[in-house]
Amino acid sequence: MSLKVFELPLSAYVQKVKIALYEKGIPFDRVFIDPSEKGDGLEYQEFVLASPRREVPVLTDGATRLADSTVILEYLDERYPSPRLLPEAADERARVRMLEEMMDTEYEAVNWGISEVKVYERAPDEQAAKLLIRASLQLQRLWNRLERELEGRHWMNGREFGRGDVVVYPHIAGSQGLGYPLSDRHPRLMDWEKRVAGRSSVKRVLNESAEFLRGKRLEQGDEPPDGVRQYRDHRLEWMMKTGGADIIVEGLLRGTICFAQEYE
Ligand SMILES: N[C@@H](CCC(=O)N[C@@H](CS)C(=O)NCC(=O)O)C(=O)O
Repeated sequence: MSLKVFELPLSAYVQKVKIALYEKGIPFDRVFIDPSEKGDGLEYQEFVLASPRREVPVLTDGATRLADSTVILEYLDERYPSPRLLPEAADERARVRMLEEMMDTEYEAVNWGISEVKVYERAPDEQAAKLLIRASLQLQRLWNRLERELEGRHWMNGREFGRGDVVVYPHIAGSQGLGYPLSDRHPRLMDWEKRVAGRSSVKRVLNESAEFLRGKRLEQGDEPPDGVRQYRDHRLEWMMKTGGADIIVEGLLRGTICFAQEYE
């Protein structure tokens, strides 16, 4: 039985998993899931069994059902080791895992906050401007950190392309999509970004995401999307510390913000 990825194409966590699968040349079926909407079909049930918090990505491989992009990437490298995406040396592996943790928590929270303001229009003008200034400074600092990571390294992963690149790129692409491109203040990072964007695995994932976005734009016209957005840990922390505590309270009162589903 072939592998399945339950996905929302815009999710950076989903993109990590699909880039890894394409790099490894492992065929898989894509199953579209909108985690904010309760489904009732067999595929939705399979999704919930794998991911009680109802978060994408989910990977199924025969009887194996997995949620969480980091867990999935670990599994793929152990189950399908060729080509291996983690570097060989223990200290380099640890460095790459730290990078992944930073990108999935600290960095993702900034992109999340920006999308709350720019795409979902959840802050009035003056507050929106303040939040975006803070976000832009935070991105500059994160990019400084990533620029240092490329000192003496061709790839985030080291000499070869690998996990370090797979886990950083989707979040950088996310910032670009939200209107925060890299500049020549981060020359190594800019070069690296172009090299990664040129890989066929990455182009494929970006095309799938652009295709999804085209469909959404047609559906929604010019109105901001009205979906319910899931807050948790670092996303909550970002909104609270950056000056948007009232956005959370208002979203909870209006039902446009939720937390992970409780187990059934
Ligand atoms: N720790 C998880 C996080 C995955 C995640 O946050 N997924 C989001 C999409 S970006 C989701 O499915 N949220 C549920 C919702 O929006 O209702 C991972 O690394 O896979």
